[in-house]
Amino acid sequence: MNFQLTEEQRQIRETVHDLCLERVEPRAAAIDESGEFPWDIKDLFAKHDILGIPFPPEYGGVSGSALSTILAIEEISKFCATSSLILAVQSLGSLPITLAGSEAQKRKFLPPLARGEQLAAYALTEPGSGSDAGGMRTRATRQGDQYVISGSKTFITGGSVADIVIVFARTDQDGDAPARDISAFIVDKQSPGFRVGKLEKKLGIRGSPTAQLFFEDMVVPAANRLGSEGDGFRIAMRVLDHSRPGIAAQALGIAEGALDLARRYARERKQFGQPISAFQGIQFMLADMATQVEAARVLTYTAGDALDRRQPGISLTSSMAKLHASDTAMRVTTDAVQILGGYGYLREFPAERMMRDAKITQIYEGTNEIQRLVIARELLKQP
Ligand code: COS
Repeated sequence: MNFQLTEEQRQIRETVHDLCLERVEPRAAAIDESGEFPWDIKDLFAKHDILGIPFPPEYGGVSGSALSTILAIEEISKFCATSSLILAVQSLGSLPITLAGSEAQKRKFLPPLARGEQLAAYALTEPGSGSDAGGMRTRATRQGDQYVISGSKTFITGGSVADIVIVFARTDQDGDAPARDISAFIVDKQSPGFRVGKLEKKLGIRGSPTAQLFFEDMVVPAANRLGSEGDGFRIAMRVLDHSRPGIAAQALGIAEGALDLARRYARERKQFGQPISAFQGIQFMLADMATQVEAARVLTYTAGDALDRRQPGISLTSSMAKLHASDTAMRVTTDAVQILGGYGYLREFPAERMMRDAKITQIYEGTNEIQRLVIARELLKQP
């Protein structure tokens, strides 16, 4: 696809690709097998300024462009979806500050994240509120110049390794008020009352810790509230508009990795005296896979570009990219396993890992049913 990338974006893509080919691909199977957070890859990304890509230079970063972040996530995901989450979640966890923080909050919290000295996470989901994010029960009560937060969060990507976590909590009085009575807070993991619960055992992205978080009368300075009291839900939604294209990029990268693997295998594997790529059944599969990947790329880059241009109507573009790219990742990785046949089913080859990793992209940062809901709402709003 001939998308107009800037010189900076081309350079970022090339640098991340080369680094991941050399240093991440050889680690991917072991990261999946161990199910442990790859601190070495986090340090590698920090050292090579990859974690600085989502941040503008004035806050210690190297870019701040959404499309540049997308390109980097895509390249990492071709080799290791778990590793790409280190960057995607650094972006997700810092977006509330970038989009809704005061100048003082940005200057205090963004530079250590941009340098990769600290990690961020985003805590919205609770046991009783997933798709219905506005139904959360965690509560923040103002006491003088601080808030006391009680409740819990679940499915928090990177929640156990993060230094700061963006926590959303109700600040209304009656407890069943609508979405506008939620507020967002920057929480230091050292805050008294902050506790990490169990880490989930998962089908894919196994090296990315998915944590339960508990807040037991956790004290947070009022200066750490993002925006005004009651802005939290709108901040959460704006952040998701900005972060979902990152998940689209992850899905795109996984699909590209699987397509490349299937294409190479089909040319090498001989049956009935010829490479299986000579059979039309395999050719048609590859053709469909490549077409879907290309469409996913166009939607994903378009969403990134729209964010960089601050175009209106980003919810629609962002949800379309996430929906299509993640469905593509699932289809393409499943077909890649099929093309590799029995070998596709073995842990020895990366195809089955890619298929397991692809599945989460249809679920997190809003299930694809929620993406369809957002798309339909936006469509029906149009005159
Ligand atoms: N940007 C800014 N504001 C937004 C917004 C957006 N994209 N989407 C909604 N809002 C605002 C609305 O304008 C409304 O504001 P007012 O109260 O001032 O009118 C408020 O937020 C409530 O919006 P809405 O009525 O649409 O909320 P719903 O409860 O119907 O929820 C969905 C909407 C389902 C889209 C939302 O809950 C959602 O995205 N759920 C999925 C959550 C998710 O992705 N979780 C994954 C885990 S986080 S990694």
